[in-house]
Amino acid sequence: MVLGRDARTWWRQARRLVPDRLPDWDRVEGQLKVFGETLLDRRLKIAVTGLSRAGKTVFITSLAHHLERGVGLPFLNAVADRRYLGAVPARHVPAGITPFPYHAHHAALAGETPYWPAPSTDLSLLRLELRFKPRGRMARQFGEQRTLTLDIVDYPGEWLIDLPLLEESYAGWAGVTLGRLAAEPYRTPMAAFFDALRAGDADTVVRAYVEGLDACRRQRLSLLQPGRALTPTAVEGAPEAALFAPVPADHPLAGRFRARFETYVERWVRPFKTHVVDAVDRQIVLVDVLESLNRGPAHFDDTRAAIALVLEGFNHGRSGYWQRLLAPKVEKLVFCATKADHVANTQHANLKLLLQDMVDDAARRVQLEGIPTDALAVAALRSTDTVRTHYDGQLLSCVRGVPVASGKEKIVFPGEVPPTMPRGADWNEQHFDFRRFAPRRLDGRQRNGHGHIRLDQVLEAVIGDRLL
Ligand SMILES: Nc1nc2c(ncn2[C@@H]2O[C@H](COP(=O)(O)OP(=O)(O)OP(=O)(O)O)[C@@H](O)[C@H]2O)c(=O)[nH]1
Ligand SMILES: [Mg+2]
Repeated sequence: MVLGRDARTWWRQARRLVPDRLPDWDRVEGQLKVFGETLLDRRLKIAVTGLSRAGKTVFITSLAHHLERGVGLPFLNAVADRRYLGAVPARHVPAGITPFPYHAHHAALAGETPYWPAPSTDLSLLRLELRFKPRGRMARQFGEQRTLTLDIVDYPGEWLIDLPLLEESYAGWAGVTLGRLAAEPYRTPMAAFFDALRAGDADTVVRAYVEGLDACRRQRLSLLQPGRALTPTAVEGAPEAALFAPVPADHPLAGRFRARFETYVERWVRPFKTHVVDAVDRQIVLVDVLESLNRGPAHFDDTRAAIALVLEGFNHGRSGYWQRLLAPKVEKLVFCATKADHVANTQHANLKLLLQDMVDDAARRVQLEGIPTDALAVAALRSTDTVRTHYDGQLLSCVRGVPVASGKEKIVFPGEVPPTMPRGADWNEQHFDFRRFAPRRLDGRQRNGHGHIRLDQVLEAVIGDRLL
């Protein structure tokens, strides 16, 4: 909706009279556009929710790549019906947020020698404008063409785990956190912090805490707060992140740390929530289930707890027309087990069942709000093929790709995925070793969807109803 030149001139004149009271025209026009599109159901904000290294950046890049071209998405109905025309990344995103570096990430994955993007260090927004023809015969006869605008935010996964801090007092947070850190798997990497707590001054305690968090992160644990203490460039931008630690209520540093905690939450966590959690219409939750199996029972439970905790911060539920306009709720949710190409496709059914088992509590809570959830095993960038071959004297389904560790193409048997969460002694009987693979080139010509696994099914579940 571009308003006419008259309105712009009129606004300029009004601004000359009261310059401090009125925002400039571009901002007004941008906001009116957002309002108009929301009114007509032509805009969706999609949350891609995933802990650190879950696969958010690769997923968003591959999604934009496939939507841009409209190829390789046979299960997206608008594509199958030949109504989908393509997409363009919007040139402008609102002031105050960095545009998603789509071209840089795309160049990394689609270049001659593709490589995985580096971990994200900042928040960024991808705004994609999807063009399609509506389904109705009348509308098509008149050659009508529609646009659906998608807003998707990318961010470092570590920051996500800060969201629950918004609901906590310092004393409450410190109590729960110290309790968690005193037990394994956290106790060993946090040992030096507990020593510092007994003797140290503020700087020593904080340094020992941040080093402990970093050691936990190297073990791929997730419940690490404050998340920004773990992303170095962010610490430069958000120094408060590395200025407090949890201490008992009667500790001499408790008062000082409480004030720093409160500043951190207001200055950094609240704006993050605005961008990532508020006004979300649809949600895709990415979970690296295979990595959790690799890491064993403590890590598996930690990931499960972290996902449930993060999802509690979102507002799920059905909303009426006005509510959708003013304060939308998440009305569709799809859980995805990412990197499904690390295992043979014969294992995908089990991978999906295991994901469902892992997120069962969180999914049930969402379903209670009347929101159906879906679960899928996906790979945003398929980097292996499944091959049936003799391996150690048996005919097995294996994967062929380039493991990151060796850098040479190989056929490997990654093992089997259990359909339910291993319990107790099961962990001793099964040893999981799913390897990472180098990326295959993101290709513009893959017409029938071999460049990914079920990305089109995720899209149909999340946005299919808005492409009618
Ligand atoms: N084989 C395979 N590996 C993948 C795929 N997606 C992600 N990966 C692997 O997972 C790693 C992390 O992916 P990212 O997209 O950077 O993860 P992220 O969630 O953005 O991580 P942070 O930015 O640290 O929060 C990549 O470096 C790849 O090794 C996929 O579809 N297939
Ligand atoms: Mg990332």
